[in-house]
Amino acid sequence: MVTETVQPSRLANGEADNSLHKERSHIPHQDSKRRRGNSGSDRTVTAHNENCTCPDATDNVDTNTQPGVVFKKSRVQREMTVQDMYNKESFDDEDEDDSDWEPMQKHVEIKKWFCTNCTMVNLDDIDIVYCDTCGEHKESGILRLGFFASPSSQGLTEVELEVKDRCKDSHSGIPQSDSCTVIGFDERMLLHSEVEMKSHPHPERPDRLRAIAASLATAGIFPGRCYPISAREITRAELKMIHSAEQIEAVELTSRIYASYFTPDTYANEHSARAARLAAGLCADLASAILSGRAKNGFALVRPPGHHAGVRQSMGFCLHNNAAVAALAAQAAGAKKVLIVDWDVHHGNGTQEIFELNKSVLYISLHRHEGGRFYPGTGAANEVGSEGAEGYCVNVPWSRGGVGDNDYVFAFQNVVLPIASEFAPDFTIISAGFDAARGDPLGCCDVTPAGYAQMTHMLNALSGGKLLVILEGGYNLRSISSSATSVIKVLMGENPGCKLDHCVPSKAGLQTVLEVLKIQTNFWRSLKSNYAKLQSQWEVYISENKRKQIKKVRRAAGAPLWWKWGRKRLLYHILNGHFRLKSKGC
Ligand code: Q9C
Ligand code: ZN
Repeated sequence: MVTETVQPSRLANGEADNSLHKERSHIPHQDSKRRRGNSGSDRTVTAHNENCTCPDATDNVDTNTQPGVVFKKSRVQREMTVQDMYNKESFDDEDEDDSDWEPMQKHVEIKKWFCTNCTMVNLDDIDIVYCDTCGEHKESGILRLGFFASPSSQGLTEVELEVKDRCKDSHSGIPQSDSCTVIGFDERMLLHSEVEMKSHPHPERPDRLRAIAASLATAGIFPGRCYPISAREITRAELKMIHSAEQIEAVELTSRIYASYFTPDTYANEHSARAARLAAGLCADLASAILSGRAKNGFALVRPPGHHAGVRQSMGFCLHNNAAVAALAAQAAGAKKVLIVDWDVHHGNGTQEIFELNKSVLYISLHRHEGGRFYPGTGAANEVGSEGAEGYCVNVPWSRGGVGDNDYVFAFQNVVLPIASEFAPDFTIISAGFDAARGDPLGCCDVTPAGYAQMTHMLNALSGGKLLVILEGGYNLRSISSSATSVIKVLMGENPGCKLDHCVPSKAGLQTVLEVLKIQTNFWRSLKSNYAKLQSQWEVYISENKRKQIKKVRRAAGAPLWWKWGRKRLLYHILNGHFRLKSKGC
């Protein structure tokens, strides 16, 4: 039917020179080397490879593998955020002159290991058994036990064994699927992996699913209290409703090539296309199972992720748009209005593009934006949908990293829930990346499992609990495992735990929420009263701050020097006396 030949430029998403679909069959398969038992993947690296064509420098750092550089790296690591390390293209040599490197030193071999939990590099020294970045043991037990494994030990501790037994015992028997949370998983999605030998493991790796699955198994949730659904590959006809023929063909084509790239950070191997079709197929079937009442709700434990995949392009680790496929499957099963809430730390540009003109699918995304400087750069508050669908796209663009539970729950209370309630969806999908989680190396935000549980709980009140959660990003295995587990517990009917009822947002968070409200009040009447209320709060906040600042300036300028010094000395004396008393045992 489609006879058009695929142009590299189409595949490359405007980055044609980055050599798409490179034939790499001459490279020996590295997989056996990469995993030894459950340890972090050991790799031997030959010093400085001038010909390194690492196409993934943007996300996968550490292209410079000189011994001295590695040492230097572990020294500076403490001062850099993990995000910085990921973003750094190569280690800059401002103070490291490598002109004196002799050719003979090119054969010096240095060993390093990459942390199973967070993928960061560590020196292979017998004394270094804990990851310098996240503290995980080199022989992490996380792939066997999930986050129940102690981060600091390699084997099964007694406590862990006890946990495993207790969890397994408490819930046995086959659950009834209609009253049950259904989980979509298939091991063939583990075969999608980056085959090319890189200087750094790709963050979107098979172990992500392994770790979450191990956590669910250890907790007796799955297998156990949740029901599985059999996997099927999505059909071409279903994909055609979302993607262009060229996009579908480009993905299909990768199954005949050893290693290919859509963008420098979006890889494929021979198994990727099938993995992507299984992921989308699982999402579609979960959606219709939930909508028809055969399942209470569901969690799609899938990869590759989907929300960056648009009509015509695969990008941002995503091949097919799973959430979009699920939304259309829900509509095919009878849902009129579908809500997609996307809490992945990145903006879901693909999902936004697919539904931009569609009033029957409301897309709400919360993401780091930083004025367009954070990947993928889209998702400003003024992107609201178009051609009559204005207001059916809602973007909450955080202006900085470090955003935590309070800001997220605050945005849910003041933006997401009012709009979602007014929209009144028949079906709700969460594009659930866990890369805004505390500890994530790419997101560098601070959402905890309790925060994710709370957000799930809040969305559960919509569409009669017809809720499908789809995994998107999330790259710290411990963070994604504990977060996914607490989300699934809420799906199973457990209480979200600690209440974040009257949460106080950060100043920047409040500012973002106000910016969104200002724009979206044009489309959603339910926002009006709240917007006025928050605006006056903001004004009080601002004037209070100003008063405080003026006082501070006056104090600093007006007080004589002897008074300022005197105050410090007084404080010193008081503290000194206090500690002396304390140490005397009083
Ligand atoms: N400087 C998901 O979380 N990073 N995708 C590119 C360019 C891409 C993340 C960095 C991050 C994609 C599903
Ligand atoms: Zn993401």
